[in-house]
Amino acid sequence: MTSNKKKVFYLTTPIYYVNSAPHIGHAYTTVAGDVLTRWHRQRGEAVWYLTGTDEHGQKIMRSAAAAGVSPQTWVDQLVDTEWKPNWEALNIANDDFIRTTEKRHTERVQRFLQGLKDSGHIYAGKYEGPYCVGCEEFKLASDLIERAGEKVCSIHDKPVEIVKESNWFFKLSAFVEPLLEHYSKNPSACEPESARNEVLSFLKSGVQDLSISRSSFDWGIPVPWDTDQVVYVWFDALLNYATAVGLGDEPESEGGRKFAEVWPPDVHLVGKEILRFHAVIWPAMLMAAGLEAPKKVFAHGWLLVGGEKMSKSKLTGIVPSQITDHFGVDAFRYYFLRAIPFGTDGSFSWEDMSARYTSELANDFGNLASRLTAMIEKYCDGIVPAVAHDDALAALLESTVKTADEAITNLDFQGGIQSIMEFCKRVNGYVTEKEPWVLAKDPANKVALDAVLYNTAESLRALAVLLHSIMPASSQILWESLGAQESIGPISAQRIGAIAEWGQLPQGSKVTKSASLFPRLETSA
Ligand code: ME8
Repeated sequence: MTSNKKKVFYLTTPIYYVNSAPHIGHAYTTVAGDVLTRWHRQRGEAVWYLTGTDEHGQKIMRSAAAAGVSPQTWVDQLVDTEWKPNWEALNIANDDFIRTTEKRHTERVQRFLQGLKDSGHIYAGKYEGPYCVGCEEFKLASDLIERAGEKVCSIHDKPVEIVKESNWFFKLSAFVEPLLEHYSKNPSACEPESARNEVLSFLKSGVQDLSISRSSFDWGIPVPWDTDQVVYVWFDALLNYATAVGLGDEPESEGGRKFAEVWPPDVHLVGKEILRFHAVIWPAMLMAAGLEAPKKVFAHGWLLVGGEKMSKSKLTGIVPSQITDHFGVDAFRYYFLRAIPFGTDGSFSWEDMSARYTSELANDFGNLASRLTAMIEKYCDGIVPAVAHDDALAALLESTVKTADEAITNLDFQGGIQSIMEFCKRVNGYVTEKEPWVLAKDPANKVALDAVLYNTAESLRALAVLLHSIMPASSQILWESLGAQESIGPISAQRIGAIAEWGQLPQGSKVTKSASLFPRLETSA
């Protein structure tokens, strides 16, 4: 199927398990998705950004039981008090939030499954083997490590359970060849390269058919033709990317039109531990149903604590508010994408975050904004002087926008942010070299002084737009303090492709000195 109608940039995060509150690992993916989708919106593209929660399966059932409440009560409570409020607090502009206990999901999952059964992709079988409830995954011997005579999951460090059940199976093995062909034709369908190589070697190692139902518990979506079984939680969860946008609905219905508009997804952002689900099982499910596979699955690295993956089960999760209470939301959004190459593991450290906050955000960016607005107030009565032009700054801005756009649309957030912050440094250097405070001492220098102030203000106009996807609140404050809200219009309406056109901040814009964008930290954390 081709999709010449598709015109929307469609991006998803994993839907997270609601066995507890989000930690900064979940926030890392969700912020990355938010930055990328905001960037694409700012390029003038139509965008659909989906996140949500994975609410079925044994892991959730057990955490609800431990809390002494029903699974539905448990997930409702966590979604309302933790997941949605956390994303709101981090300024995540998702277009939809799917929960796998919603009717729109469960009904479409059942219809999809029935379709696969009817077309001969599902058969009855018996499963016997190790299962990790932490991963909700049927494990291969090679996934396990031996500890004190026990087989443990290498991700959760917990003993696996042996499952022996009569289940329904999906003929996953039939899709090995089509998947190998898919990745050889579309190498960008799985990134970074290390992730693609892992998927290719997994595919070549001999893939088994997959048990897609469970019969020993009931917290899940009933298999439509065998209601003693519930759909395997991963089969249920992966489908969220399609059920949320109208999977299987009539073409002329609202759901059908949405699906035609967004399918296939442009990017599924995932952590590297769930790569195989997304780059093997999921596209095979779609192929079986005659639907297009996602254009890209991008597996990013882990945030580590003490050299290990930060996780809920190991109680090493840092919750976002521990960081945002001290550094603010925008610094949080900035830091992880700036400090860690996307696709690589990285350790979080308070020291590194404090150092970058102070040098890059408070000194380079925040100070530039407050120096400039203070000088325009002092030397120009708060009014932007006549439009001037600096060849070197204008040329650097042009190449910065190009580099940043290329990097960010290729998910190299670090490279994109670095180029923007280098421009910011250069503007600081420009101010230092031109010494407007010296020029201001002699009225004969008025034209030169005005030009320096204009060029700096215009550079900040560009920086506000460049940083808007990453730090929406601070860039909005800067935008308003430059008077640009009044004289140009909303910052969200500024297009990436037009940032480098020099001279957009009009003469006469009313500048006001705002509160410091990144105040000095009181004490180190
Ligand atoms: O796997 N570093 O949900 P989950 C970086 N429900 N990212 C991290 C991280 C860390 N230390 N810890 C978590 C599930 N993440 C399934 C997904 S999708 C159809 C179903 C992020 O709650 C990262 O995106 O365990 C990872 O893949 C995801 O949270 C796992 O969240």
